[in-house]
Amino acid sequence: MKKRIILHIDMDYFFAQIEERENPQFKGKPIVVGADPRGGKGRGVVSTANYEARSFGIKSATPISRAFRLCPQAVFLPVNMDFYEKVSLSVFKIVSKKAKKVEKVSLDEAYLDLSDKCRSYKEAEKVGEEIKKEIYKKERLTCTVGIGENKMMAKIACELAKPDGLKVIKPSQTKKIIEEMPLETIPGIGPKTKEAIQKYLKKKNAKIKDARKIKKEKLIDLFGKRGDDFYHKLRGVDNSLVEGERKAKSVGKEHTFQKDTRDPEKIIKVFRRLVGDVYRQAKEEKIKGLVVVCRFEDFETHTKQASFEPGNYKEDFLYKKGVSLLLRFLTRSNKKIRLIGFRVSLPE
Ligand code: TTP
Ligand code: MG
Ligand code: MG
Repeated sequence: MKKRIILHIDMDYFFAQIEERENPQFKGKPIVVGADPRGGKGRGVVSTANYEARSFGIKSATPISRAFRLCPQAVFLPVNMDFYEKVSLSVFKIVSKKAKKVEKVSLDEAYLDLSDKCRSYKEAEKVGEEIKKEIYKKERLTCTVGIGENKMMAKIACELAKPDGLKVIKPSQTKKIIEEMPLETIPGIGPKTKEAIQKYLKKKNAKIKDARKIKKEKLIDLFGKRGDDFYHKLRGVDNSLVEGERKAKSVGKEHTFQKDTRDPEKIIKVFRRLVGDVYRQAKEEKIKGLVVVCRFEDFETHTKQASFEPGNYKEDFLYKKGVSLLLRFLTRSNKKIRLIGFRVSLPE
């Protein structure tokens, strides 16, 4: 694979930072954005917390009742999603201008492929500085930028530099920088996989360098196709591409559920309607592909797409293709779904 330079940008304590900006009277106090604590009896979880609240042990997904016990004096605020979405759009308008290929992965996060634009890491660092400066100027919000030879390394650099930082990991540093890190630094290695690796190694608190001792065949034995991916990632190799938004003409529609859901009947019913609406809008035109969008409860957003020869396809054909992609989101993750979308692309 050609040498690449990838940039990852992630807004700092995003929802809470926006609230801080909007309510300067709370600056310096712990702020928790999420469910209503109802004096410690509330249900639901924390969406995010500022650094003051994090110092009490509060973070995303902490039950709100626990957050209240940990820090009753915090300012608890509800999630004002429409507003955060507007800020997100404004941030991405700035970011999108910095590279041809920009992949938005959530409301506050994106990858940019700078390989064509920048000839060196120094140049890429300049782009990172510009992004930070322009976002701050326009929105008065800080973000962190990580730069590396692939998406995983860019993201790791970003995590290391948080908050309000900028870090470059050059290819020559990649292998060394991650060897002392915990296994869950690798995307795809969660608590269960970690447990399985540690059991195999007969070692607690195993680090990346420990897992590098496992042969590729053994990892495949243990984890199937994922094992092959882990083998490379443990060595800092990640060939996944920055998937830029297609510039092609398209027609699409999205639906946000009133409550996040995993109910397939509900999800499919809405999907059927979306396909119908989009089909009626696009029916006079030839269709050359479709895209299914899924945003999970934590705002992680993924797309799956199919393409075909441009033609006048029937609604039922689009529905069947689309639903098979949609079902993959349901089976691959047990998170609840917040939003689904359907889009068809038309020849330019
Ligand atoms: P993150 O980027 O994961 O977190 P963050 O921006 O709050 O903090 P950091 O500085 O560490 O990046 O998520 C972005 C926003 O998405 C976050 O502000 C709130 C929302 N979110 C949830 O609502 N629930 C979650 O479990 C997570 C992880 C995020
Ligand atoms: Mg963030
Ligand atoms: Mg994020």
